[in-house]
Amino acid sequence: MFVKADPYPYPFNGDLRPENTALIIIDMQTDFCGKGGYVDKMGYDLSLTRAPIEPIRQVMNVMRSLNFHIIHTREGHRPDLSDLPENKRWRSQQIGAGIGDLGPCGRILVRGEPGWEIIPELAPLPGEVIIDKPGKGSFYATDLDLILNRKGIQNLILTGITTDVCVHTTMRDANDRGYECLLLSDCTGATDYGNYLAALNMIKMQGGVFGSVSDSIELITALKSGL
Ligand code: C5J
Repeated sequence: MFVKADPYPYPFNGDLRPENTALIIIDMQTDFCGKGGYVDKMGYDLSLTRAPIEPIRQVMNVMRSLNFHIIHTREGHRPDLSDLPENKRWRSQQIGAGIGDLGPCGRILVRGEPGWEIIPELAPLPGEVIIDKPGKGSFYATDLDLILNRKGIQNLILTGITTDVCVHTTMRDANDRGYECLLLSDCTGATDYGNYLAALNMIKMQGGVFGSVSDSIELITALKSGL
């Protein structure tokens, strides 16, 4: 099965099955797309990071019904901040959203706080893998690679926020590790629309240097026609 995508039909080898394919939903937390969270405190337009919620929900529901692997990630730090690099804390304080500081949704980007939770619309089901990560990439200081290997997953369908930061870092790292990646353009968003567009372009250059790009409609159409 192939999904219509740019710059090449995905996956490169046509081997797309529930057993070898995971949907990754990156950092759909209140801190990144909810009122009073980290991105809101930094002063960005929340409509940009909220736009992917409904398309992701639709893809997630279809892929759940077809028994694909569903993996969620959450960016956050330990309550004692022992895993928070000093420069990351300093940088966030400079723009008025200090990681670890108290905000309207609890301590910003701290594990267990209300702002750190995945939004209810995209809440994980019991049994779905959740990766807690201290950095931008989903592989750094996590067991994601081990879990993908153990489950025999080769194809990663990436969604979530933000396109130019955590999604891109994860996609680049996944591509280096040999995973075949697809980003769904309407299932991701950035705090800056120009960066969102640039991030999509960067994937497509050099014949798909980090993978291919499609959208929720094309993926759902391909999955339903492959039944
Ligand atoms: C950021 C993310 N932007 N999920 N995290 O710090 O993209």
